[in-house]
Amino acid sequence: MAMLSFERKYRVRGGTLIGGDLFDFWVGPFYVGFFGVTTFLFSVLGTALILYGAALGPTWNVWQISIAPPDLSYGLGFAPMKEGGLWQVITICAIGSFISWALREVEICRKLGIGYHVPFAFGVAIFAYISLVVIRPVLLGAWGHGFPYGIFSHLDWVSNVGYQYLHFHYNPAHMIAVTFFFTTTLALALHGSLILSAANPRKGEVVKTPEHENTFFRDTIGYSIGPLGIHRLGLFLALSAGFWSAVCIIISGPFWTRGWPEWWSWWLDLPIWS
Ligand code: UQ2
Repeated sequence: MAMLSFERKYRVRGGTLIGGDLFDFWVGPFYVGFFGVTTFLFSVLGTALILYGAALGPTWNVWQISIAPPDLSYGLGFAPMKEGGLWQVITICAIGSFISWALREVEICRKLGIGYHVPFAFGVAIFAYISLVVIRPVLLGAWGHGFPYGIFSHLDWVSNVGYQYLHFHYNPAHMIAVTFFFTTTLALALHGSLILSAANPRKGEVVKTPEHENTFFRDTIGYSIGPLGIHRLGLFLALSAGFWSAVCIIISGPFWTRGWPEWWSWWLDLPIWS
């Protein structure tokens, strides 16, 4: 089916979660929907507030612009605009637009009759962001525990919070997250190279089949996970990386306040040594 006739077949009314037919239309190639409108409003307001925050100074150097959360003394209350309130409203806009975008993806999945895998996957990324700027600050009792919105300033935040626990690489959930990040790159490298090796032959040669792909791995390691399986594995690995990243920062502070190297003393304290 040619792309244009496919799109004509599927660009029909229905599948919306809210608003019925009200925003059930396209603008050029883009589906709008109720959540397209809310994404647009949140992101325009959020971006305008970031520009306003930058205009308050002290610099227009893009690397150094930073919009900081309120001082810890404001706790979980609202702060004046120029003292972190801006950060709070920008955070609301960011969460509003991310969730709107995910729900717009859900509506498009429903129209197409496909699974919700993409919005679910995006949901894990949203969860990782929300754990940094909402879940952990709420558990610690102050919005000031959120990270500042700036390129270098957020790097400084990561470094400082890491050293607060002496050596963040001893955080067991961080270890699991890092392992998933690396395994994700291994899986994508294997998959990308395997697909190109079979599906993109040199001039004059024919495209090879999935049997070739299976056989390559059976010959090298005695096992092939299969063309569907590799995508299930890839999604699992990538989502696990995001999930354990969220876990490793949420437990730092709310559930463990000392250095992470010290956490491992449970090993030395095992009764089997005595
Ligand atoms: C595979 C397969 C693919 C693939 C890849 C494999 C035909 C096109 C990459 C091989 C993957 C394996 C054996 C799993 C590796 C495990 C980890 C944890 C990285 O068999 O089927 O489909 O792309």
